[in-house]
Amino acid sequence: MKPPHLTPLKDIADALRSAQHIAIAAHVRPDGDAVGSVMGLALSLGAMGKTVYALLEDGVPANLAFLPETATILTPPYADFYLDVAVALDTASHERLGANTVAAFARAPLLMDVDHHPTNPGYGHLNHIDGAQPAVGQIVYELLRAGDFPMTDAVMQHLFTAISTDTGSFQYPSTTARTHEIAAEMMQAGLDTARLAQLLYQTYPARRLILMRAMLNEMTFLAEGKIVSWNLTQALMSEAATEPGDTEGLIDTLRMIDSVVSAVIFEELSDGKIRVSARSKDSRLDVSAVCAQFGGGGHRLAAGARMKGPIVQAADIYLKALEHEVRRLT
Ligand SMILES: [Mn+2]
Repeated sequence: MKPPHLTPLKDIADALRSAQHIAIAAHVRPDGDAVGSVMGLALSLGAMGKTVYALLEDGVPANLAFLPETATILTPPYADFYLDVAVALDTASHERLGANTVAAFARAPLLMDVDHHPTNPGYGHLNHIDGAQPAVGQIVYELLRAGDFPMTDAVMQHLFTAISTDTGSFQYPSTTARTHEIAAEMMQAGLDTARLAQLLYQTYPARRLILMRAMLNEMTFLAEGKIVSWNLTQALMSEAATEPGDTEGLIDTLRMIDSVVSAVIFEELSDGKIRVSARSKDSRLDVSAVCAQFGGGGHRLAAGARMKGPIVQAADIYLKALEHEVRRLT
């Protein structure tokens, strides 16, 4: 029998409390929710005197390096540390942790899988998969409250970043009343949210806007403007000297367009594979189902997949499948 997908957070907190050596990791190509959840939990457990290892297969993206203690995050090759518990956060499938992280996690006799991707099969011994939560940062906040774990300013900076970035600044429909309450609780506890918002959203390097300029020049429309897409090539990324994190959120600019129901960015990876990021603005359009046709997944309104190159061909195949779904809406 499969373990339950919604182990109470109190039980997860109890298991963490009785552990001493704990590794915490999130998915490859980490975003704000990945970094913020991992470091929020890691710094709280560290404040309790635990030995904590925060692992990120691809390291910290440049745009999030301002956050507290991100220099302590470990990247491969990992040392041969001893573990009681390994915690996977925001990672829809075990392999998405990255090969080195999966190998390091195998040393722990207990694996926890805490996530909000509904496609997560629950690959841990203890699983808490709650697709109704807008960010894993919100789940970690509730976990820390459930265990009465330390909620320091540094912990809150990370959890606020996780929640703010995964909700599109409290705008996506996944945002709940509780999300706002948590932000209010953090402000009441003294967190400077305006400073964080400025560092997250108003401190872009020029190269990011160079990418955005290219995107606005090159975006193409399909299905009477209901679909917008853009191909982000390796050539452009090297021309703009792109760093990891620069492309995060670019898709939100595409989805702002009034006629658009679905926005898609195809990104050429260094190994020649094509990374698909898709968004839906209509709850009837499930982009995770479209991505699942190509071995991907995610959330109903935000999903992704990896396809075989070349980029123009992958875009063509994906957009045909998407257009088919969009045309069924009317
Ligand atoms: Mn997330």
